[in-house]
Order: sequence, then structure tokens, then C-alpha cells
Amino acid sequence: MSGQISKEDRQQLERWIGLGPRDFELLYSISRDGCSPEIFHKLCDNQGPTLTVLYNTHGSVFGGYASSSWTNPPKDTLVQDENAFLFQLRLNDKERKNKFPVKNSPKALKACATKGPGFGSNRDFATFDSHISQENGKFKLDGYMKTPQDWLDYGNKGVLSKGDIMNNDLHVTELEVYKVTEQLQALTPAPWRKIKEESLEAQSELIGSLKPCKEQGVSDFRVLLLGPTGSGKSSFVNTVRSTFMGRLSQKAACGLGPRGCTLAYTPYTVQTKDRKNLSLRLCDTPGLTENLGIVDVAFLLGGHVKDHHKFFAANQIDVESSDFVQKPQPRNKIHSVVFVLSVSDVNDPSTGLFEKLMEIKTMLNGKGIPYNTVLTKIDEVCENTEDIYKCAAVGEVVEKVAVKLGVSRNTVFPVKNYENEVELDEHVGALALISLKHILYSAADASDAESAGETTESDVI
Ligand SMILES: Nc1nc2c(ncn2[C@@H]2O[C@H](COP(=O)(O)OP(=O)(O)OP(=O)(O)O)[C@@H](O)[C@H]2O)c(=O)[nH]1
Ligand SMILES: [Mg+2]
Repeated sequence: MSGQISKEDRQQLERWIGLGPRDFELLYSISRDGCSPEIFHKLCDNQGPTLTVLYNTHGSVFGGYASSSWTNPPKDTLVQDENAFLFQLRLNDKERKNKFPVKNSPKALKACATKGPGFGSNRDFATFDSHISQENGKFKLDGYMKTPQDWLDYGNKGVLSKGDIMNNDLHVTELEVYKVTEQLQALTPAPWRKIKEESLEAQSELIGSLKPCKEQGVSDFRVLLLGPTGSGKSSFVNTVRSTFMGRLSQKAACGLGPRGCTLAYTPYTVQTKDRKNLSLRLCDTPGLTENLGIVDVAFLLGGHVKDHHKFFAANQIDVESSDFVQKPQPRNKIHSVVFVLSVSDVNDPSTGLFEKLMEIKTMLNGKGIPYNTVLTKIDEVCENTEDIYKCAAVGEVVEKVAVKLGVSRNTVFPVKNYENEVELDEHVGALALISLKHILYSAADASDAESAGETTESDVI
């Protein structure tokens, strides 16, 4: 549906029509097609139910619904319509919702080849009777509306004057006619997850406001990314960084190779467009099990591993080496863990990966460190990132991960990382931000609980 009518007004009209969800297809717009009876009839005749909506220069919105088709007889012809009604949605830019049902249904509509849409036998409401040009962005329509007390064929709201409906003024910026049809359920499957639509800016601002508890003397949440080689950990870092920076960032090296790409433990900062750091370090790690063993994960959680330490072939860090931090500061410890798994990791039964993840999960539960799962490469299941929450196959793979890890589904977040794109994509960004928001919510909860003395984290090893 294009056109000016808002979602809220459309929902109100659906309720007034009373036949369940409707689709509104814009057939005619005077600003787009010109104000002309001939064009109106050419575009709107024999289309079934239609909605005519006018927007006047005072910010008032009103019109009429016809469940019978418009036609183009040479002379004025009355058309029967039991379901027709006139309505108002706004007066002087303020919400004002009124429905005026037809009283005299055999005379509900007046059709004529030389006129625009008309309602009522003596034309309780007429739109236009000739070709009208646009002047300074408005059309001085030559129709009229009688005051509701004089309406013969439509409901009468008693005290309302025509000024109360349309300011007694048919200078309009727009007149639209929509075709109204049954909404096909198949076109709008119920989403497997409901998501509040929020702009990237609003989400970014909210995420930017999340900070660790002051009492702990820690300025950043350390978020540890764990997952097998090639699952998309480094790509997730780049995707989050790109979304905040407003341009593609390739800071973390990505790629596939026999030995994996990332070898060092690397905490990344995330900067906003105006170069302010978020209270966040996204800590990239080498591929779990191949290059990073469970004991090293425990060391990482406790803050015992120096930034940029290189792991290789799951060789455990030497606790005597200078890269091993004997007395970690609170700021080195991990506040939240993200299991980064790709769709194919979930479906690959051969690696023993999930056994390892369950071991780590037990460790995290013991330490009171929260964890979430980011499910990458979701484009392999659903090509269109806009449809992720409507795509049943994505819902299924999310459920599969949740069952395999023994976690609730609302801790598993499908994402598509930047990998082939050279420009930013708002849907890719939105998926990344939703996951990050919840990762930080859980880190903030744990941080609050710790400073309130609700957890007793035992020190690592
Ligand atoms: N199609 C698609 N490809 C992705 C996605 N995320 C990552 N990739 C690709 O997968 C490959 C591996 O991604 P990385 O981010 O390097 O994976 P990693 O988990 O950091 O791997 P290691 O550093 O080896 O442990 C790269 O070629 C990426 O371009 C995604 O969401 N969709
Ligand atoms: Mg990597």
C-alpha cells in the first residue's frame, strides 16, 4: 500500500468496515494522476469496495467508503450500498474519529461519468465535478459537503457541523481512492517472533546508554564471542562496528582456512559515527575446540589472558608466561558470553561441538555469567533479511539451537553478517542491534546483581 493514510487510520477503517484485516491498494491520487472525473473513472470503476480519503489544507482527513463499485453512467445514477459510510479521521491535525453509516442504502452513492465520487441522493457529500488544476500544492475542489443535519442518506451526529468535519473547506492537498480487499493470510504469515519496529538510531541510542554498574569500577562490558572456526565471530564484530559507525568496517580479519582465521584474543571497541566509544568490548577469539580449549575459556572468563595473546591448536596458555595475568582486575573479566554458531554448525552432528558448549554453559552458570547465542549465516535459510521473523524455517532453526543448547528461544538471535555487501543494509543492522541489545541487557542484569551482592562468583582456577 502506498498513499498517505497512516497505519493507525487504516486499522480504524478496518474496524469500521468490520470484515477483518483488509489490504488497501492505492488506485487514484489527484496529486499523482490529476484531478479529473475521466481519470478517476478510468482508474477506479468496477474495482469493488473502495475508500475515498480527502486531506484538506487545515489538516483534516475525511471521506467515504463504498462497498459497491464505482461506474460511469452518462447521467447521475443512484447506487444501492448497505455498507457505505462517511467518516472523519482527523480535524485540524488532531485525531477525531467518527463513522456516519448510510441510513438510506438504496441512495448511498451517486455515480456519474462527469463527476468524482459522490455520496447520497442529494449528494450529502460530493468531491469534484470537473477537471481541477493544482495551485500552490492544493486543489480547490468544486464539490461540497452538506451539514450533517441535512444529510438525507447518511447517519447524523446531531451536534456536528460540517466545520466539525472538514472546516467547511474543500481546498485539499490530496484525494486518494483505495481499492479495499480481503487480506490474504498467506501473504502475511504470523511471525515466529514479534519485534517492535524501531529505527537503527533509536536502538543505537538505547544500546549506547547501557553501562556497567559504577560501583564495580569497570567502564566497559567485556563480551566474549565463542564458537567454532568459521562460524562468523569476527564478521559479527565487523557487522556491529559497521552498524554503529555508519560505514563498513573490516577491522577484524575474516575468512575461511584450514586452520581458522583468528588466532589471538582480541577485544574490539565499538565507536559511534561521532567517534564516541560504547561501554563495550567485543572480545573475538580463535575457533573453539580447534584453536581454543575449555581450560583456556575458563582463563579468559576470569580475565587471566592478556589482550592479543595468541592461541594455537588448542595449546593451553602457559600459566608462567607473561601473557598469563595472575591477578586479574575486574575490568579484564568477562561480563557476558555469546555463542556464535552458524546455521550449518547447528545442523552438523559430527563435531561434538554441542557437548563442548554444554560444558562451557555449566561453567558459566556456576560463575553467574550470562550467555546468549547469535545464529549467523541466516541468509542460508532465508535470503531476504527483511523477512527473517516471518520465515518459518528461521523459527525452526532457532528452536533447534535452543533445544540443543538447553536454553530458551528468546536468547537465540538470528543475524546476517556483512560478507558480500559493500554498502550498509538497514535490515542487517537491525538484526545485529537486536542481538547486541539483549546481550548487553543480560550483562547489565548480571552487573547489577553482582554489585548488589546477589552472586558469589568464585575466582577462576
Ligand atoms: N553468507 C554469510 N557468510 C558469512 C556470514 N558470517 C560470516 N560469513 C563468512 O564466513 C566466513 C568465516 O567468517 P569469520 O567471521 O571469519 O568466522 P570466525 O568465526 O571469525 O572464524 P575463525 O576466526 O576462523 O574462528 C567468512 O568468509 C565470512 O565472510 C553470514 O552471516 N552470512
Ligand atoms: Mg575470526
